[in-house]
Amino acid sequence: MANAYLQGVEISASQFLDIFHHYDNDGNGYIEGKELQNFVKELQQARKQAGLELTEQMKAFVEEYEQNEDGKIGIVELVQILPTEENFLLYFRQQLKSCAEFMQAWRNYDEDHSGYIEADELKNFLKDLLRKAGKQYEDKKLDEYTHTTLKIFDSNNDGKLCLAEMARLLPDKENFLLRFQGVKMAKKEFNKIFELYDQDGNGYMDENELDALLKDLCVKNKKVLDIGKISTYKNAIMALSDGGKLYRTELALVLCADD
Ligand SMILES: [Ca+2]
Ligand SMILES: [Ca+2]
Ligand SMILES: [Ca+2]
Ligand SMILES: [Ca+2]
Repeated sequence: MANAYLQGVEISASQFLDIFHHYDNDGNGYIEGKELQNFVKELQQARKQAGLELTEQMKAFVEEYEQNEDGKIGIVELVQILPTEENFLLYFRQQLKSCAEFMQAWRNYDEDHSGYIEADELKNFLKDLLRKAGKQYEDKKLDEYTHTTLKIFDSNNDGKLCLAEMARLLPDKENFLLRFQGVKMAKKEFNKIFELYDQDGNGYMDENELDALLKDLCVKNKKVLDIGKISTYKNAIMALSDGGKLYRTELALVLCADD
């Protein structure tokens, strides 16, 4: 079914989603390796069967693939390749260019500070994105976009988005949150660390306290974190803060494992 969708002149959002899931066989959020090989092959076949040329985007992608077969694509890259009818996902990419912008947006739209973006908050987010992109939309469409976005990114199917799930919107090189997945700690350890590095004990971390913590984390986790990127990490994490006050709940989003 999914490969038949590739024949479409225009692919709907739900078909797009089926395509992504079909080729991301192991469900890790990327089409890579053998998966990517299948995708490229079947894309070319499908266009041929439908009597369609590859689009410019597809050609560019296939060329790049032929030069570097180790590539991988995430969902936002796939939106850029396929003629998706409603490529509203691109609006996220346009508005959220850096991890700091992403964190800032996260802070704004998680209105109830639950640490998750629930459906109603996501809807507000999309509404603003569409407005900024100058797009007209009907309320019904907005519901559909919300539903689709939730389906795309809600990997653990709990009906809401956590920071790491939504961070898949970011380009890979900006997405240091994925790296922090590798240093996440249990709640107990996290609390201990928070108290240790909140040196003046005022209940929040300021930039200097966070800096000290990040340095130690980088030294301890050389394989996943890059000590040369501390200021990038810090700027992005501080974007979650309340005017320079980084409270436990917000830091927990980055460092604390759910259970
Ligand atoms: Ca995969
Ligand atoms: Ca929320
Ligand atoms: Ca979720
Ligand atoms: Ca402090």
